[in-house]
This record gives sequence, structure tokens and C-alpha cells, in this order.
Amino acid sequence: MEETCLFLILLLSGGLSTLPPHSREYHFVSQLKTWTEAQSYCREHFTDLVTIYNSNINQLLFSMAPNVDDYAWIGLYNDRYSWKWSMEGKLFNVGSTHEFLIWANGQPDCVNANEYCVALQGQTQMNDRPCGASYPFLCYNASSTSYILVMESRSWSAAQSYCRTYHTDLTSIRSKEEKSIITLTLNGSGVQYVWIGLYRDPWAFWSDNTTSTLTNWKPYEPNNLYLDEYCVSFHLISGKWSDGWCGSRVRFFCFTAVTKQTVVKMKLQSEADMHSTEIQQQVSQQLSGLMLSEGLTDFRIRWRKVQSYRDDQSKKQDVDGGCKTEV
Ligand SMILES: [Ca+2]
Ligand SMILES: [Ca+2]
Repeated sequence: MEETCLFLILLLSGGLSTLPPHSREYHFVSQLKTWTEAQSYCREHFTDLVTIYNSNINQLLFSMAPNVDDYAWIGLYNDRYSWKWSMEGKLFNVGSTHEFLIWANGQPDCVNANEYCVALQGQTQMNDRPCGASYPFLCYNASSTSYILVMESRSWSAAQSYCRTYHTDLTSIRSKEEKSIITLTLNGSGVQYVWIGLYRDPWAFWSDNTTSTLTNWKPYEPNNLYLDEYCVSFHLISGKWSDGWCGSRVRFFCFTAVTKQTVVKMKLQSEADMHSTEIQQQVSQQLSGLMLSEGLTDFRIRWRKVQSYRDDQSKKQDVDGGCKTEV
């Protein structure tokens, strides 16, 4: 079997906001702005409002701002219209007006920053409710195309498990016709709240569209005080986070994506035929997957062939681990 060596060349470049956190620079801006104004300012002068990926970045921001009892915006916000159907899991927007998905008066209001699941209220209108509340629920069965009202009260996720075990899933409402059938199914049942398959992830969005699962809330936060706190600020004296009214004018943190290009050469040695385009594609795909899972999105992978070990055995002294390193 031929033993060959090929170099994989990875070009990592900067300049986009989808960069790993270590290639960012951070800025504290002392001007007082609303969250949206701060976002515009950061996008104009730097890259965006800051995303905090880990406690090191949190600590860095803490150390660069004045140690005063005040707040500064970060990029995190709570989007109360970004919902998903349990059956599909795809994000979609249910704004305040929609053809057949009608919010009850004043909803969604995310009371106590704790309402991330949706129930039909009064059988026709929607209300976001705490996912842990126990209500009857509506399953959908795809094989019989039917809607099943289960009168046993369960939390939203216990209801979802039940529907997935005995039917297909918690029901979606994807058309006017489907809404009519559901209204008929509920008619006369007397239920006040009934779970459907609509839910959302709390605090899922950062201004620069990257994701971070870090949270660092102050005690008793987030609380959505007065039902109007959908943006997150950083408490300068504690480094802890609070949800606040997006219209407050406070200072803020921006970041700049540092522009640089790094070339990484990887040497692969394998019994497999590394000249095979198919194998090269497989290796590239696996490597891409690995890079993406590490949060690296801005890269190119290129193959470069070098002289094989066997071909080069007579000049063995020049080789390093079986492969020449010059390319
Ligand atoms: Ca509500
Ligand atoms: Ca708050």
C-alpha cells in the first residue's frame, strides 16, 4: 500500500464578525445611548455591540470600565417574537399581528422574564406562559391527521414528551384551516389554557448574530420589571447582568473584529490513498465540521501535494517524520 503525505492548508482570516472571541478588541464607550442607538454607534465606529462568550471576556470588560454603580449595554437581547414550533424547530417570527395566530391583549408579555411557552387562552388567542405551568394540551397525530385534546394537566415539556410518545408532537397551527379545526376540537371543553407546540429560547440573541450560552445575571434578574425589559446591561460595579428597558440611555461596550490572516499547515499521514479526491473531500469535510463546532467560520481549506516518503526514501535525512516539510 502506498503511503503518501499531503499538506492541508488552512487559511483563517479575520475581518468578519463571525470570528472567535480571541480575535476581538473591546471598547467601553462613555456616551449615553439607548440600546438601539448604541448598536448603531458600535456598527458605525467598530464592529458591533459586544458578545460575551466566557467569564474571561466578562472580566476583561469589568476591568476596562470605571468601577461605578451604573450600567452599560451589551449585545444580548430578548426577542419576544422569535418563536419555534416543536414539530419543526425552525425560527419564525410571530409579530404582534398575524393572520391566524392572534395574541391575547397585551401578549406576549414574558412576565418575570419567565414565559417561553405558548398556550391558547380562551381557546382562540395565544398567551406566553411559564413553561413549568400545568395545563391540558393539544397533540397532533400525523398518521391520522387528527388533533387530540389531552385533559390531563402537564408542564409544556411533559406535554411535549406525551405527544411525542403517543402521537406525533404538540400541535402546530400553520393555516387558517388548521386553526378552525383546533377551535372545533376545543369547543365545549371548557379549558382556559391549553398548551400548543409554540416555544422560544430565552436570551438567545446577541446583536452580532453569534451565539453564546454564558449568562451572568445579578440576583433577582432577569425580571422583566414593568414588562418592558428586553435588553441586557452590564452592572459596572459587579460585572453582573440585568435586563433593562431598551430605551434607557446608558454607556455601552463595543467590539472590533481584528483583521488578520493565519495560515495553518497540517501534515497528514495515512495508509489510505490521500491522492483520492473523494478521501480528500472527506477529510476536508470532517475538518470543516470540527472548525465550525469550535466557532470558526471564516476559513478556507486547500490541499497541497508533497513528495511521498516512499518516493523520497533515498533522501531520508531531509525528511521530517516521513514527509518533507517544504511546500
Ligand atoms: Ca403572558
Ligand atoms: Ca431587570
